[in-house]
Amino acid sequence: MKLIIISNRLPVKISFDESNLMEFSRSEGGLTTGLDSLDMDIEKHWVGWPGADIESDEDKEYVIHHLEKFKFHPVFLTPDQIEDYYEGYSNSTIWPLCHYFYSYIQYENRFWESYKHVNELFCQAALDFIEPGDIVWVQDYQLMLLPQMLRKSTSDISIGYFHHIPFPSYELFRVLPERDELLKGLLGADLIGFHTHEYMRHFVSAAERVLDLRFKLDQVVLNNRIAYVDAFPMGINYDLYYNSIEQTKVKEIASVLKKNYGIHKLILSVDRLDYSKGIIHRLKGFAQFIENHPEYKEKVSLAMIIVPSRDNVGRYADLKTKIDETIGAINGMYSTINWTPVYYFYHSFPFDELVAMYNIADIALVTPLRDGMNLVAKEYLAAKRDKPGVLILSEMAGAAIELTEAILVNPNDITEIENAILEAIEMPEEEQLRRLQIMQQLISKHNVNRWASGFVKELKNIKNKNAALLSEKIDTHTLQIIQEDYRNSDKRLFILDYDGTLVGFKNKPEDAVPTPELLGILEKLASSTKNKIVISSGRPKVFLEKWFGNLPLTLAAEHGAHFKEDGIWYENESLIEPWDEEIINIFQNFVDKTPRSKLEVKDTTLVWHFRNVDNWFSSLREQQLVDALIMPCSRQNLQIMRGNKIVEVKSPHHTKGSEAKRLLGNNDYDFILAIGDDTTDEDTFRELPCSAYTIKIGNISEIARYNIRHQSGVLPFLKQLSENVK
Ligand code: GDG
Repeated sequence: MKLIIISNRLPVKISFDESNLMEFSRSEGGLTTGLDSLDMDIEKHWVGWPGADIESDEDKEYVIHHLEKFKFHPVFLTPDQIEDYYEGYSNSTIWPLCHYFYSYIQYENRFWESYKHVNELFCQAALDFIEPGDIVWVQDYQLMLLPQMLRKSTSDISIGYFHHIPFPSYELFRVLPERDELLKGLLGADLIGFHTHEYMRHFVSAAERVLDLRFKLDQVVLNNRIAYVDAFPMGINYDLYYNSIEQTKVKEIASVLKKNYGIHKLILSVDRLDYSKGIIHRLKGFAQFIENHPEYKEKVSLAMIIVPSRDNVGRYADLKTKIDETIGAINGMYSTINWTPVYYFYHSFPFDELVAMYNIADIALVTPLRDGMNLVAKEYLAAKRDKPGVLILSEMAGAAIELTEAILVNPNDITEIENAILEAIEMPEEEQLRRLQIMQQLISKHNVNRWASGFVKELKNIKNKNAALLSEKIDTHTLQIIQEDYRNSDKRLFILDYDGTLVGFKNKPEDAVPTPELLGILEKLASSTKNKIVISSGRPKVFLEKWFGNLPLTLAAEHGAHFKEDGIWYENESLIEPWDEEIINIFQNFVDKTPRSKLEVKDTTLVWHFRNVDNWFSSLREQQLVDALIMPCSRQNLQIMRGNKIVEVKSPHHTKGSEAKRLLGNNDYDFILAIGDDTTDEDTFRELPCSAYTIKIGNISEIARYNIRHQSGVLPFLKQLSENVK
């Protein structure tokens, strides 16, 4: 078994020595550290773009060869692909969308085409060495189609996906022309992870509405497996930041920095150049603070580190100009011969300098307009070690959910930023330390190792859960076994559900008429004296009698409340009609306030159908209806059941399970076959002996032994059996 990480970039730096020869070194990001520390005896591989434009085949071979020692597998991309897939669809379409920058979203067909193509390239690169049993963990928004591509191309692997940026609300996500493809792409994974439960909730709602899926909180049944969604807030390598400051070299840097900048209170901000980071708002907040609190002039400075990023994308170049201008204006306006309000660094800092900077800063000002998590906030807290310091943090960063002892601000509100700076400057040291320690305790425990191992562990659990669930698909081999068993048996029982099994669902129940083909198959099966053929349905007896009254079948209506044996109908259950007025009124009220839903009144069952109602809305109404029914139904000793897009109220005395029990009676059948698509059919399956062939249509079932994926596969299957009839 191998663990294969797939991300846009490989954690590698390619540089050139004096003779222009390539040199390779691993670059240590949070993810690499987290994975390296995985407490698992597992071989780790990494697939990704090596970060350099490698043109000739000879150079590519050279790179492949040199990366082998790290178990890195490069995907080579052309400059055009980088422009359209990376800078284009990833960073000019998905990135602004996920960060709520609606008007920044660019739609270009070539971006999308390239995105698909590059996801395919990553898929191919991984397939070259993926083997059954492997665990694949796909990282981030550049590869949202990959989970599904991998699932289609190979079986018996576990696929995880982690989304490092926010997932927007459905109302925003729906604007994307490729929304279906992206969601389907992600749902190819067994486990989809987000930093917070908010993003997870947005994803679930988008998938339910766009793909018409129904989640049970964190999980959704997809054909032959369950896909799970969960929140895994990413942590940092806490010990690294906490301990680095004790190293002599870092201490020296810190003392130099302290001399240069520490004469004033120092506020620090560190970001990649990005409009989502709220840099302009932050600068305005700081300027307003100076303006409104002249007593702090010459006493507080802001050190702003901005790491160049994506400067080939137009928006980023514009932002850079705006930042330069704003800082210029602030410094121009407020600087004195003794004081520079804003120190501005537009380049990356070596790690040691960054940690030293974190350590000496009195305040970290982290105010993104949107941020998936924000690791800078956590790194600052760790690097403070035991020195006081205050974190001002945006409510819009994922980190705000965990870091509740920070001063939380709305980053759009300049005055809130101003007030937070004042509060931070004036916060007593004791209070600073109290808050710091609470947050340090949390982030030291929830570190990046725990994040990575938590995700992989969960992925493994899901694999086991899904394996336990998997009913066997009926293929030619199983069909042969069933047929042979059939031939060798003398007393056979068939229990067949009707809607969703023998016929597909129709908008109007009266339209789901049996086809001549179905009637022919049933007639043929029933023609053998060895066979007892039962249609076990929730339908009222009028329908079953109208459609099957002329065939020699056993019919069970309304889950067995009435049944027909040898041509005679029996009442298993005394009629409940007329229905209690209070209950009927509750149902009627829900029909009135839920367009497209309807009530079916049967002799022993009341059914509220909501197949045609919007998913989210019907979940709401379903829950409200069940809540409203609980008291009156318990007074009347009636049972409330949730089915496939229905809510039923019925007598608790009969179910398809009790009907199956009645059918089995004292008979010693040597061949039993039951087919159904609903949870009510699982009641049938449960009552049957282990030797019975229980077949679930559609989604997987914990109880059925076999599975037929689509209703359309049922008649061909029964037809093949009926051809054996003796
Ligand atoms: C994305 C999501 C999510 C920054 N400047 C320097 C430097 N850095 C390092 C920091 C930190 C990293 O870069 C930035 O991480 P963030 O989390 O703050 O932000 P993004 O780059 O936007 O990351 C984000 C993250 O993915 C993880 O899931 O938290 O929300 O947008 O580690 O230390 N490192 C050095 N010099 C610098 O000047 N050495």
